[in-house]
Amino acid sequence: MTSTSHTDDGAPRRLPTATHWGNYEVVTDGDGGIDKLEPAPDDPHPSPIGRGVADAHRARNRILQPMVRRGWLEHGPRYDGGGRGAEPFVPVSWDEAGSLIAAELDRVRETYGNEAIYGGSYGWGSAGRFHHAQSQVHRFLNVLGGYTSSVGSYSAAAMEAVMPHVIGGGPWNAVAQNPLWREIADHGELVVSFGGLAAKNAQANSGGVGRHQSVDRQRQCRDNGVAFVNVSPWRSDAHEALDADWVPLRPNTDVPLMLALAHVLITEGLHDADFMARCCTGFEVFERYVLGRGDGVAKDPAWAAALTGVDPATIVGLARRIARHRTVINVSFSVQRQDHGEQPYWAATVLAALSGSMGRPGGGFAAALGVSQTGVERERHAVASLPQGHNAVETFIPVARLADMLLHPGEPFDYDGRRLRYPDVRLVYWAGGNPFHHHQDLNRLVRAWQRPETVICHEPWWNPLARHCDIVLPAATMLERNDFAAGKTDLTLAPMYRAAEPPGQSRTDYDAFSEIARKLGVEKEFTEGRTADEWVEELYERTRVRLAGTGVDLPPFADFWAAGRDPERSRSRGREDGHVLTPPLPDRPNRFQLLREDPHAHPLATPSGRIEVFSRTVAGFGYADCPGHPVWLEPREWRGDARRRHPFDLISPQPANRLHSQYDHGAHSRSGKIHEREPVTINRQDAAARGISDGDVVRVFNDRGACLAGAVLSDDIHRGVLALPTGAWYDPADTRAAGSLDKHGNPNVLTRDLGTSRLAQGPTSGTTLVDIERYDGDPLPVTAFDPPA
Ligand SMILES: Nc1nc2c(c(=O)[nH]1)N[C@H]1C(S)=C(S)[C@@H](COP(=O)(O)OP(=O)(O)OC[C@H]3O[C@@H](n4cnc5c(=O)[nH]c(N)nc54)[C@H](O)[C@@H]3O)O[C@H]1N2
Ligand SMILES: Nc1nc2c(c(=O)[nH]1)N[C@H]1C(S)=C(S)[C@@H](COP(=O)(O)OP(=O)(O)OC[C@H]3O[C@@H](n4cnc5c(=O)[nH]c(N)nc54)[C@H](O)[C@@H]3O)O[C@H]1N2
Ligand SMILES: [Mo]
Repeated sequence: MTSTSHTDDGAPRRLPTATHWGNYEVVTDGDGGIDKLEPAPDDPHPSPIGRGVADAHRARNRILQPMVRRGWLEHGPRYDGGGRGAEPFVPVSWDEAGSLIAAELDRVRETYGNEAIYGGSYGWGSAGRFHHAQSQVHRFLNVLGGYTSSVGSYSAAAMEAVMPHVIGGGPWNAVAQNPLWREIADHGELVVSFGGLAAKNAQANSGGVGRHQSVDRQRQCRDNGVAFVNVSPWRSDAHEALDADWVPLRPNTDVPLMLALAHVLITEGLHDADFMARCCTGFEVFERYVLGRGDGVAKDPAWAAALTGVDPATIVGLARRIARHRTVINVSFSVQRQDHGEQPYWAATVLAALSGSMGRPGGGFAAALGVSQTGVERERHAVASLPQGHNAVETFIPVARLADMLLHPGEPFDYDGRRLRYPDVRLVYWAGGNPFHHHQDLNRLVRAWQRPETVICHEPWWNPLARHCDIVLPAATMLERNDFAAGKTDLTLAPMYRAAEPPGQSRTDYDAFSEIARKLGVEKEFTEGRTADEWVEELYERTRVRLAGTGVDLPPFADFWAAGRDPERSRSRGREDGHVLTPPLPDRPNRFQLLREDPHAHPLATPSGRIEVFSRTVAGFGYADCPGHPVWLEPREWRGDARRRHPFDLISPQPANRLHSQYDHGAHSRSGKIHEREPVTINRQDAAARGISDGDVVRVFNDRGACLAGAVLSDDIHRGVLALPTGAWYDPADTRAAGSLDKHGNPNVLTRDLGTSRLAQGPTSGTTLVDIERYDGDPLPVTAFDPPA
């Protein structure tokens, strides 16, 4: 495998690559630089996010050399040392950086044990089976004796914890049982989607997207007469072509709406009593609750209207439509990234069970349809990944309890029926994620982040994470190494070629870890004697063997790699860009169809073998914030609270122009900014009432923090709701003042850092109240993309 990025005569060339948001051809400029990325020709709807990649690679905020924070270098590691995020950096050689890290890892594990190393390192990194930063850091730390890890995701932690109790199986089993778009097109009649089906979110899938097909599949449903209902505060959460009915509601109130729909189905006798009796357990308890027999409060449309803002007639009409038609009840992940986020998933499952459509083709419950190409295929190929080894440390935290862990070492907390304890973490090691993007209440994180003695990261760019570390290793990007990616839902394998040399002294994560492992005397254990390119070939060949076992023939690695290197030749042979498109695996009926057929022959993996409308297990935990069946629990912060301090709900959706915080410094993301700030969408009437005009710089604030943003006025957002997408690089006006104004528009300076409940402890960014005003203060230029001093 060679690695030159241009032909011998220096002429530009095209090399295939793959990203989380699709496959591209990298066009090099002949001098070894990257000119642009062009979408792979066989992608029907390529994502424009690729446009922001090339210029970002040339940007001046690239980290070119290992760097150490001055205070850390001069005074050594200190507990509660302060200065992280504020002090200048000193360049050091790789040898020196490697020795500092090796010595520090040794000191911490010898003094405090491996539990004192936090290696959860959450984040998406880049596509590619081998150079997957998170797998690399986990493998490396496992070789050293392990680390405190994290469980669950920021995406769907509440679903991951509650659904195994409700339908059984693993944390993502709910998504795996989703009806497919082609089944909905053939058999379905109605898709009711809580949190919509935002087309912007179909762009990205972790590990890659071979071809973007999701929106076409939805249109096919529409063409076949399937109707769509978008239940969301934002009309644009459904593609225009779907002509969806919009049911706007107050954020955080999906559960009252679901309960009222159930109330109508039950009281009008429209519910599937047979399915409830045969295939579910505990319906009586839920029915009693919905009818208000215990608490005297009927969860009827009038009750729900007061909470949701949806009028009773709409609720009754929607319930009858659901009963009359083959319906999918879909719930987006956003709806569970909220206080008590377990409830909407549980309640929607019960609603689907009542509807008559559960376990019938093209109907029933769905999780996150519309996101990341879900619903395109059900079965996935078993693509090999880098083995992470064994973690000898059993301590873990629910992923979003990061700041809690740092602030409260040794303190107990609850999680899914267990009483656990936060470890006393002294060293944090991050590669491939950005906690200063993904975590809530960043001002609290900034405080918590001062606690460990040492924080190390690998990053390509001077983003907010790198700025808040002690030792920063400059990482090569996906365009600077060889690898392959696998679009999980559409079954393409895509080569990723090294299209440019890593600039300056930057190196791959693998090379960095190999060097530190060498200094610690464990290089062989980490590398198994393979070069990076040998690992890539090894993982491909393992994949080839595994797929052969399922009847899929892949070309040998040499052919796969050679075809991709010569796209013209590959195209003339009928293969696009050397991507291998594997045939779909034979489909199987989903678990709910089997359950409906015969619950005795095909039980679910729950204690009862049925859908647990009431769960004895969950009830047995005794959690007031997550009892034994779906309930409405008032969020700890919401507009319905008479004592609330701020009048607007803040939603912080996924950004259309980028993946999370990645390539925010690239041209495509920046083209969407307003006066350099992230756009915040506000209802036109709300804006008028506050003297805010389109394009104004505004200040969004609450008691936790404040940020600047650029106002976008719209009739498509529900009154009382502001939408500020995630991903603008956190840019405090004063790095030394805690709680300083963020100049750029990162919603996580405003969000709350509390768990969904004692069950899942998931993130609750969606439960946030704020205020907004026109900003007439100092112009404060955005400095997020300038390298630090
Ligand atoms: N308020 C609010 N917050 C949210 C959400 C929300 O809806 N609202 N959503 C949450 C969700 S669903 C998620 S998944 C998270 C996402 O949070 P993250 O996954 O942490 O976000 P990314 O920006 O993708 O971070 C990836 C980082 O890896 C770096 N990187 C890329 N390739 C490489 C590599 O090869 N090596 C190394 N060392 N680094 C690399 C990138 O530069 C980037 O800094 O955010 C969560 N946060
Ligand atoms: N372009 C792009 N696509 C992405 C990503 C990205 O960063 N960029 N990230 C990917 C990742 S990691 C994930 S986990 C998925 C996330 O997928 P989701 O969680 O579905 O995405 P969001 O954009 O957070 O939320 C979808 C919509 O929910 C609506 N919403 C917010 N609060 C409420 C509420 O209380 N009730 C109702 N009914 N609706 C509400 C908002 O209007 C929002 O637009 O997206 C993936 N796709
Ligand atoms: Mo996510």
